Amino acid sequence: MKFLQHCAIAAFFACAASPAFAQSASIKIEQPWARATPAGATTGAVYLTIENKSAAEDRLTSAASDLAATTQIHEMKVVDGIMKMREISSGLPVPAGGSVALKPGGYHVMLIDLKKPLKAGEKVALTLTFEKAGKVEVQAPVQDIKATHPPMDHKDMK
Ligand SMILES: [Cu+2]
Repeated sequence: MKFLQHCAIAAFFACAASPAFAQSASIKIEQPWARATPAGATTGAVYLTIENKSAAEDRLTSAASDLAATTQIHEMKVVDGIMKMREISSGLPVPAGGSVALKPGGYHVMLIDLKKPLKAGEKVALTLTFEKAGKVEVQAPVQDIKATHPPMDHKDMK
């Protein structure tokens, strides 16, 4: 019920001028999106860009979503010609005054043991926890299964 309530509130704010809600003053989340998952898939990925507007480095230490039993921060890297994925257990650093992009082929938020498939047009509610900025709520629109980038019109909504 709490989740549904949250969605209703998020939908309300999405209609207002600013797409940002529950964001901290120092950390700004840009262009969040998730990729739709095929039927039967148990994992999904969310991508976004984290901007750190403060003068001190921050660190994304964890992520959580009601849609998955486990949510981890992952890194994808080519090791000896093989694409490998691993959890960043020490957290993802976001430099002072800089940004970090989570995108296909690189960093991503991994949803493990999905409770239902991610469908295009829906939204994934994520709570990101930063070492200094604390919790930041994100609503990531689900894009087509073949999508490789966030929706193009999203940038104009700022
Ligand atoms: Cu992953």
